Amino acid sequence: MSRSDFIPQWQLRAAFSSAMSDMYRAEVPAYGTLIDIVEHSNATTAGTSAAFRKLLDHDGGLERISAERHGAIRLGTAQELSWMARLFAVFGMYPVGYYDLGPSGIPVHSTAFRPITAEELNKNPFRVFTSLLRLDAIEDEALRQRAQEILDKRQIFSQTLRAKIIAAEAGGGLTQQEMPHFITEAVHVFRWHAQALVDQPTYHALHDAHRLIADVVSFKGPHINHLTPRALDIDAVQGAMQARDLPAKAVIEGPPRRNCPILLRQTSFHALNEPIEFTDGAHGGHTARFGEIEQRGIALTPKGRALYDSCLAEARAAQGDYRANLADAFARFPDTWSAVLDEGLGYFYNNDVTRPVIYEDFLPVSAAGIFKSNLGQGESPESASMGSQSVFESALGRSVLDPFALYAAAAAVNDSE
Ligand code: OOG
Ligand code: NI
Repeated sequence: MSRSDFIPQWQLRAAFSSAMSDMYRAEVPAYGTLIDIVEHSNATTAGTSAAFRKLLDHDGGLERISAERHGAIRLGTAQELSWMARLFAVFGMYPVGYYDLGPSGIPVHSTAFRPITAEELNKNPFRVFTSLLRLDAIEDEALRQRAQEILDKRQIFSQTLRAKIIAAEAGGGLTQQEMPHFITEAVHVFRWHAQALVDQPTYHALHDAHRLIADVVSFKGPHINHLTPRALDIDAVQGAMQARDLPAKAVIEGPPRRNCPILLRQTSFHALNEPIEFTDGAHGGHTARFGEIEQRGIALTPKGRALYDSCLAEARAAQGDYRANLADAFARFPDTWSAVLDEGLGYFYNNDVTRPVIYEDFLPVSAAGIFKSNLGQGESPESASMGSQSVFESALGRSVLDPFALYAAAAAVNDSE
């Protein structure tokens, strides 16, 4: 078989993302409402705001953004993570970055699977924030043992799908004929299971250790917990969400509103409480799935990122109104494209201030805020133990890619578009 018989990876990714979106829309009706709001808002903003429009022009345009989604999943074992990496690789999605959520009191560490070249990103940028549970966060030894046994026994990938992944790796791709069945089997991995894998007392014991542990260990598969559309103007969408009674959280994570958007701003609406049935026949409810929107700005250099981190830390340490503190702290961050370029804070294609490179990754503090707002009621501990990138990478079966290196490479590509 020659390479030309294979479907291009971006088309596989687009079909995968769209099938996930159809499934999530059927499972979580509020997601459909959110998509309608975002599409309407993006069409209006693209028509009215020249500054926001400019961010689109060199990164795939309105066509890219209307299909753009990221999802999130949480896995239980090294085996699950390494198979997931192999599945995503068939779609041209590779692990970028390492995120330790331990310092925020969440017992996971994570990476983002995504396309890695500007060309592939602009054709379809589907990404999945993927977390691995750190069972060492369970202090009770017997419970930790029990959780490990449950996870070791479960198989989240069907035999059929594993065989198809191996075949795709060996052959070097998927043909037109193979694609539909592969995607159906792949999407199946991420569906919701109303039937738990454990009895009710076990669920409660896991839940008492940490709500996130119950979410990972109690189910037959890694249900996709949100699927996020990209908004051009997140403040406009948040207002529209509130007007439609979607319970958006009050604070937008990330930097404040600016003329020249940087990195990533995100907000979510709260988790659904969904009915589940335990193996002992008892009934209960579980909160896992929620809605989220995001706005993306320019990718920052290490120097720009350090400045961002220091502004954010200053805002978080200050007393009083968070929004006002955020605006004050970020006054130190230049808000014209030419200053961002001159001071070496952000990436531009060919150092051209009309062509900012879009940020394609996530932010650990924002991700922690999203996790926390959606784990249901109650406090989570201020900090769990730290994760370790090398432990994560040995579970993954490879090392994660460095996001800064990818942005630098993208910016240096000398195209004359
Ligand atoms: C992942 C939360 C992180 C984001 O957009 O920062 C995330 C999760 O809740 O599993 O999706
Ligand atoms: Ni998210």
